[in-house]
Amino acid sequence: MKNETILITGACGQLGTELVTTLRKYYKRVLATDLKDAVEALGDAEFRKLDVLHRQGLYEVIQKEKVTQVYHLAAILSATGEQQPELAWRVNMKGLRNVLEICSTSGVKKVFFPSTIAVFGSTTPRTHTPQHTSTEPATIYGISKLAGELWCQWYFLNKNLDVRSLRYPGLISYKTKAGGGTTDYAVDIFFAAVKDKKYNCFLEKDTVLPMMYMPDAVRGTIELMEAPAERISVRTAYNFAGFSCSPAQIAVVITRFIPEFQITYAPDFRQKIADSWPQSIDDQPARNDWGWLPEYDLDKMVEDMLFNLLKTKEKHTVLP
Ligand code: VAH
Repeated sequence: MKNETILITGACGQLGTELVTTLRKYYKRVLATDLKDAVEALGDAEFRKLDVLHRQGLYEVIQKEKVTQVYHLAAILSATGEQQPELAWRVNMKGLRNVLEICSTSGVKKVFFPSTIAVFGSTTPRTHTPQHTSTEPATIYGISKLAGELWCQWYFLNKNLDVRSLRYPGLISYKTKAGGGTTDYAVDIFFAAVKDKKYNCFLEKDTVLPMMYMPDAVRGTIELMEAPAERISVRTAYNFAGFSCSPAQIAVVITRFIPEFQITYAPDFRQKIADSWPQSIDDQPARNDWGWLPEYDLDKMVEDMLFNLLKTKEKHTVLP
């Protein structure tokens, strides 16, 4: 057990709950924080409510608890960000700047910042998108995350803060539902398939997007944070890839396990967001610098998702 204290903001989210659980296996103290009340998925993890926009409160926790690493996950995602742009900009920018400034003056050793493929836009090559290319995001979420990447690089170059970041694709998991994202369909489809054997998808059937299964995302994040500093050559955010798929392709694999599953399509405002994003990502720099390699492809992800959701369903249906 590493004798360190890790603070996680946004710990009640889809990624946060799973990072808390995994980091607790390796670190003596993991302090989960969120604006919301603790969620069941956090189990018996140490938790306290914390608003990343309240600089003094954030400073006091980091100082008093002698925090050594911060995983700053608190953010407003793409879909919600387009509906509430002012809130998205405030949370995603002021929250990050509070974390960076406090960590740079409080002796925090390392900071993790989640970026996203949403930093790319319609001028970016859509397939095998390279690490360094045109980045003209079409969403407030993407704009704020691109600015965030550059703030992280500034703090590394000017304040010697060891900030590391990944451009996450859509994340798929069964333990905590996603919220406010454009890729959320890739989570919702599984819950709907198990519960109702049908799903009405808010994206077109052939909308190919980069995706990743949560076990890969959590492992890759910790591998990045554990890598020797001298191996890190990208101080904005690494391209980070699992596999790419469309709603129709996920549906075909689900139907192998649930033959009666039916999918329909009713694209909404999120289609325009998805159409501005790449279809596949070149993450060779992450593979070269710190040995990144995904373990889950589409088929293996679907099998694991359904196995765990059906297991949970059986457990709950047999209970009195
Ligand atoms: C979203 N799940 O949909 C996030 C993610 C690449 C997409 O950043 O907004």
